[in-house]
Amino acid sequence: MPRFDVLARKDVSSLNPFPTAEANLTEQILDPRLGAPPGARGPIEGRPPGKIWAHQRFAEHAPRVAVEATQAPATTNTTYNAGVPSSLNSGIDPTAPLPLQFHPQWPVQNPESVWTFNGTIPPKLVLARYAEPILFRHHNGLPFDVAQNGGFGRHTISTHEHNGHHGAENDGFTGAFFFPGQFYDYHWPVVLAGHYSYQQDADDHHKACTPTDAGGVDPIPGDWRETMSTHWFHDHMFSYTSQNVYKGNAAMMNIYSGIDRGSEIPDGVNFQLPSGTDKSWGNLDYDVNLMIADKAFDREGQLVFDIFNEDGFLGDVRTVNLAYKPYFEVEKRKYRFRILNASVARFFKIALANASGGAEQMIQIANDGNLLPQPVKLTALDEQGIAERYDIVIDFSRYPIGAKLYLVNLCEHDDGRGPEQDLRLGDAFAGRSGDPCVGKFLEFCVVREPATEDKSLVPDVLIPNPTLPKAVRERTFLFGRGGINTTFGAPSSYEKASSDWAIRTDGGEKVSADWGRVSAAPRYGTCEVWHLVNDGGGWDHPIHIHFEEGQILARNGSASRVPPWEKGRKDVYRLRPGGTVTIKMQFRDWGGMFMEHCHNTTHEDNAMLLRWELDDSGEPFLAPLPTPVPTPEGVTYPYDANDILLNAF
Ligand SMILES: [Cu+2]
Repeated sequence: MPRFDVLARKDVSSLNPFPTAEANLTEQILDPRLGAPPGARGPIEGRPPGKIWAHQRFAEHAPRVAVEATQAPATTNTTYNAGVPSSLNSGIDPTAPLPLQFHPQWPVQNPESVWTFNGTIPPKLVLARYAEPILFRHHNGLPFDVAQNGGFGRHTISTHEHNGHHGAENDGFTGAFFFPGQFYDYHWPVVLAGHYSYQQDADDHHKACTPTDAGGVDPIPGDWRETMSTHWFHDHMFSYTSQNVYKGNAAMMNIYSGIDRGSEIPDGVNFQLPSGTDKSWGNLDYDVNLMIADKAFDREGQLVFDIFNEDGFLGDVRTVNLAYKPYFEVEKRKYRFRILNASVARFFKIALANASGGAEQMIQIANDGNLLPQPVKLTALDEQGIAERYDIVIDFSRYPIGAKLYLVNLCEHDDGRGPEQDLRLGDAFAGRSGDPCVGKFLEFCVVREPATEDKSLVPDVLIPNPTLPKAVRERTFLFGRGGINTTFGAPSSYEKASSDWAIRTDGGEKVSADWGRVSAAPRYGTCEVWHLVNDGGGWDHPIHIHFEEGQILARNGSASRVPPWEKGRKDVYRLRPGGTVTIKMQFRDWGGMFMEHCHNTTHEDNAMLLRWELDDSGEPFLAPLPTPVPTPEGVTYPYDANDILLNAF
């Protein structure tokens, strides 16, 4: 199994042009294949123009690290950096060119079949730490001709840093997409929630911190109970997210803090989770990102997608880090795995098995990248919805050298509705399922003793939940079938007159997505309770709310139905068939237009998405904000204030 490919952290001065607070409107001649008239010009940056879309508090959080990547057609990787020696990467030689293949014996993918960050595999990883603002410059290197896509995928993109606590201009808003030949500067300040409002006490002050290169920590503002760890970033193009993410627009970001440092060095603050000891932070030796996703291939072995499926696209090939049937060599010690479900519509339920198919123990330490109040010991994780991240620890010191262990998927799908059933481990291990994605999908081989003693820990107490103030308001969002497109034909609206999927907000209509409509506008600085309701029909919907994390107060009205691994903070909420999830959130630090949607991206693309907005923080804010509509010649704001489709209050 190839480990992630770590993107270089560069000096901000290496960026040309130098990043600017407002979008860089320097013009270039447009490629005629974009459909613009001959000689037409458009801005080099696709970010919407003006103060409204300027990076909020840019000077205060001036970027200290630059990361640059180009979304590009499949090509050979000649610069693979796993961030660890080959001995910790199953012997993979990083200097050998790596063609874009899902398996060494499978065909090399055509440029139009797969579009990834830099056009290469393995998937990319960004190493971030608190209080070190990142400028992520994303270049769009996809074909100018929209039809040159191998049958699926859209050449316009918008990059969402999933679970990012950043201003909306950097959130990858679905209507703030950019074109081939342009870049978009995303400014990720990487601050704790409560940065501008939370009053720290002595204990907080001790734990709200970020690692220094010298081995110590620096204190930072905000609530340390909001510390986040495992993020991912991916495309959020309106109506095309499923195709683009499936085609390769998915990467991960590990955020390091004083408490979750990616180092096993003891100092009384660091949790010492499995990672390594060489560097003061960000060791990847024993801290491994796993991106699991189902894929499908045509007869020539090229990646395919069914753009006509509106229920939920399923593949029949399970991959880890975009590799089929991988194995991973491990030492006799503890490892952390950061598991991301990057599928379109498939849920996984992961168990750990020994070579005889017997259940073995894992410890879940985080959910959606947030360390849990207490770790949970399990032999099988819960069903993992699309976009959910489960961090686990496996202790391989319990097994002899030569032992083999397996991650096994127990969750069987018949279609994209949601899980059909969860198999018993024995049946799944033996492959007794009509679903080819059930069964063993990753083999661990225990190959040697660790070179140095394993000093890593899994503390009994990790991160307690932040205390949230009293909610000032409740809202109810109903997720179901059959949307009316009340704005059919508007440039920001879903393309059909009705939709398979829709959301009803409070007492309104069940409407199709329109990124010009504001469906909720909570007040900056307040706290609200939101009820996420499944309209039924046997469907499951993993609902993602951008920007702020929530605490689950109840499932189906009952606090006791919230399992231990959901007692921390979350950003994706599986509704389960017929289910309701009640959450509490607080809106702080940044403002602008954000989204809420089903992360079964087939549902999302077929209109199960809404915009909500925080209007009275930062500068300068209008209510509601003007809706951007991108074109190659520049982003326009075609609605005047009276036209804006406001139905929130
Ligand atoms: Cu859904």
